[in-house]
Amino acid sequence: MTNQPTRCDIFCAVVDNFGDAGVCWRLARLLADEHGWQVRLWIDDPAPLQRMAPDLAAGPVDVRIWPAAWPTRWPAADCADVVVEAFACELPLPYVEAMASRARPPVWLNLEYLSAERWVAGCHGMRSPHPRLPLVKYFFFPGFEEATGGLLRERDYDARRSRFDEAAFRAEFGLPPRSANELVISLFSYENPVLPELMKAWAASATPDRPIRVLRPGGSEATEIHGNLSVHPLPFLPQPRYDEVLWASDLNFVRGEDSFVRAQWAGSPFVWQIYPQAEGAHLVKLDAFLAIHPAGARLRAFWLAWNGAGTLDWPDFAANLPALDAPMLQWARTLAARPDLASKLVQFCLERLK
Ligand code: TRH
Repeated sequence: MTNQPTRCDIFCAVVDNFGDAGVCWRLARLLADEHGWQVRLWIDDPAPLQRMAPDLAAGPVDVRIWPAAWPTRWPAADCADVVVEAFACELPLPYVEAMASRARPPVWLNLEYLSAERWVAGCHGMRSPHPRLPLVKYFFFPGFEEATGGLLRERDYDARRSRFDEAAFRAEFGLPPRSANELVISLFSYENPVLPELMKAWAASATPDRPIRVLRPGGSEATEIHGNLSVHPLPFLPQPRYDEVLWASDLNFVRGEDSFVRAQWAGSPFVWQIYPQAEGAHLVKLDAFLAIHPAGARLRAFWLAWNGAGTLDWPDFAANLPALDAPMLQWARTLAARPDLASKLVQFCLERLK
C-alpha cells in the first residue's frame, strides 16, 4: 500500500428501506471521520439521507446517486480498494468486472443485517469466491459477540453525551422543564396495531405524581394531552441528534437496526420493534437477542407483545422498569468495551490489502 488514504465504495440500495440508509450513512461517516478513508456512498435514493444528514454536501463522504443505468464499462482505476455491498444489494456488473481487472482486486465485503443469532459468529468473515471472476467476497456480520464484526459506535459518543444539556433540549422543542417523577418515553416505531392499546394503558396509568410524557420523533401530529399523559411530536432530527432524544428519555421504543443499537448505547430501558418478516422469522431473531441480554427474561413478555405475539401488560412492565436500569447499563458497558464495527472492518480490510 502507498500512504494514500484507503478508498472505499459503499453501495446501498434503499428501495423503501429507510434504515439501510441509516446504517450505511453511519458507517460511511465513521470510516471517513475516524479512519481517514476516502468514502463514496452510492445510493439509489438520497431522500432518507437528506433527512438524516442535511449537511451531507459539506462532506467528508462523497454521496453519489446510483443511476438507473450504469455505464457499460467502468475504468479499473475508478474502483476503490475496499468495496462494501450493503445487505446483499447487487453491484453493477461493469463495476464488478472492473474490480476483477485490477492488478490487486479490492477487498469486497457484503455487510449483513445485525442479528444476535448464534450462527452469526461462525459465518462472520466467511469467503465466497466469485463463480466466474478472480474475486472473493467476504461476509461481514455486525453482532454482539467478540467473534462478530461488532456494532457501530463513534469514538466521541461518551463525550457528546456528557455535554448533553437536557434542559436546553427540552426548551428547544417547547417541552416544559422536567417535573419530579415524570416518566419520559420516546416512541419510534413502525405502524403497530398494538399502539392504540398502549396509549390507552399509558393514559390510564399516568397520575399527577407520575405523569407520562411521550416524545414522537418524526411525528407530524399536534401535541395531545389526555389527563396526565402528553404526547409531543418532535421533528425528524439529523442522525447524531437522535441520540439526544434517547438521552432525554427514561424509556425508549426503537425499531429496525440502527435506532435499536443507539438505544443500547444510551443504556436506558428500551423496547425493540423488530422489522417484521414473513412466517414470523423476525421473532426468532427477537428471541435470540433476548437470550443474550442480561435483562432478557424481564423484557420478554412485553417485547413479544409489542411485536404482535401475546398480550401487552403495561402496568407489569412499568413496575419492572427500576429493575432494568442496572442490567441495561451493564450491557451498554460490556458492548462499548469491545472494538466497534468500523475499526474491525478497517482492520479486516487492511490485513487483506497488505
Ligand atoms: O428505518 P428502520 O426501520 O430500518 C430498518 C433496519 O435497517 C432493518 O434492519 C431493516 O431490515 C429494515 O429497516 C427494513 O429503523 P432504523 O434501523 O432504526 O433506522 C432509522 C434511522 O433513522 C436511524 O439511522 C436513525 C435515524 N433517525 C434520525 O436520523 N433522526 C430521527 O429523528 C429519527 C427518529 C431517526
